[in-house]
Amino acid sequence: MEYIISDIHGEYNKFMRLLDAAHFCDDDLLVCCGDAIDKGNESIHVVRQLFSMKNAVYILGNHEYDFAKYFSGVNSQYGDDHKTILSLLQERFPTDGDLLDWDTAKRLCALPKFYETSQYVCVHAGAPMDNQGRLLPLRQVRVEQLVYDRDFKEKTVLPQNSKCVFFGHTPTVYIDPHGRILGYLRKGCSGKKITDYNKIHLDTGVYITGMLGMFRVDDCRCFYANNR
Ligand SMILES: [Mn+2]
Repeated sequence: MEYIISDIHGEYNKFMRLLDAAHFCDDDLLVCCGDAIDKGNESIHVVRQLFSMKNAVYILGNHEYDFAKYFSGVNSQYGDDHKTILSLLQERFPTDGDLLDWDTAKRLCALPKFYETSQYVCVHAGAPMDNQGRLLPLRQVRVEQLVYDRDFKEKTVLPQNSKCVFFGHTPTVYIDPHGRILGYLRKGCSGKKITDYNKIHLDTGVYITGMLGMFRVDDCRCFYANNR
C-alpha cells in the first residue's frame, strides 16, 4: 500500500500512531510531502525516523528549505569548523536538537523537490499549471514555487487532464472548518480511486487542530491521530 502524509511538524507520537493504525509494513511506501520539522517538539526525532525507513520518500518543504539556507549560511561563515556549525544547527531545534548529527543535517539539505508516479505527483505547496490547467513538468519548476506557493490550495485551482496532485503547506482548516484532508473530486467521480481526484490537500494543521492526517492511495482512506 502507498501512504502520503505532509506537515508532520515534529509530532513524532502522532506520526507513529498513524503508522500503527495503518499497520504500515516494509512492503508499503510512505511519501512525506515536507515540513516534517519545526513547531512541534520532536522535529529531529521525526526526521531520523523518516531517514531510517528504507520505504519512505521525504520531499522538501519550506521549513527544510529554510534549514538548508541556514546551513549554507553558517557553513560559509565557519568553513570546516564542523563542531561550531553543528552546535548552531542543533540550537535551531531547542527541544530535540541534541539528536541532530552531521549526516542527518547534510541529508536534510539534499531532499528531493517532488515525487511522481504514473498516477499522482507529490509537492509541498503547489504545482504551476498552463492556462488550460495542465501541470507544467515539475523538473522545470523553481524550487521556491514548489515550497512556498499559496494559490494552489484555492478551491478554484484544479489541475485538468493531469495526474492527481498531493500537497500540504496550508492547513485545510482555513478552507474547511473540519480541518480534515480535503479531496477535490473530478466531475461524476465517486472518490474510491486516486484517478477520481484533481488534487488532495493533506495539511491538517496539527499545530492548530491537534490532528495529524495520512492518506492511503490504494483505497483513498484517510487516517487521523488526535490529542488524547
Ligand atoms: Mn509549509
